[in-house]
Amino acid sequence: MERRSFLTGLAAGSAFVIARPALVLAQAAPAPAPAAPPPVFTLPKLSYAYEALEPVIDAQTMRIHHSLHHQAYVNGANAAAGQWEALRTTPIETVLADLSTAPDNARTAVRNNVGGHWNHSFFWELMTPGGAQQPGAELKSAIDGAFGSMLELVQKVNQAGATRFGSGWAWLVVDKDKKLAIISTANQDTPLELGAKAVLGIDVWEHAYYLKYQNRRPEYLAAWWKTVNWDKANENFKKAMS
Ligand code: MN3
Repeated sequence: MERRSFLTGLAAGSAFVIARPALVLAQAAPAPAPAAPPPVFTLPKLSYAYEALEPVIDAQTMRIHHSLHHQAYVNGANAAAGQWEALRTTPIETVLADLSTAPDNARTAVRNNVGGHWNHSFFWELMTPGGAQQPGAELKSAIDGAFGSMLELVQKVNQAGATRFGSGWAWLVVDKDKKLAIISTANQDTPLELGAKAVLGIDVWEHAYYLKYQNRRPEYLAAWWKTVNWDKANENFKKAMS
């Protein structure tokens, strides 16, 4: 190769190398699209691993329930916030306490998805591996006063869950008159719209138990009490009574 053509080739090559970043910059030049507003609702992280509640609730059920079902409610709630701007700023418990404030075209989505998000966020915190085995003194004495004994409480909550037709929740609540009561709600309805405050709640949708218990909902309910986080229930009770 003659020296002259080598230099020519080098120059051409260099020019090409230099030209490329300029081309990349030119492509990046258009202003980015305005950022979407941050989501109003986000999936809460669990304070324990998916397998931590074994053998009562299996890891696969927990993974699907949290990362897919709860995430779907979060996505639906964010979509509803696109239809109803007030969802961005109104506290979630205020929204759920009076769904009549939601516009007609968003109310069902809010009930199902914001309700589902609230119910599940509550439920995850109410379970723990190796929690206290009994409620605190204050809650225990209120339970004894209202239902006779812990055994009666468990039986009545389980009964409420077992007889909820289709999908829903069984609850121990503090009602409007500051009395303990056992209720169940359909679908993702919350105790908030009844003016009640939840102490305990159990998800009785099939997605909560079917992989392990299939159609044996009462067996799931009976086992569930081994995972209950009584410390959280005590805290819920104190807040509800204050
Ligand atoms: Mn569920």
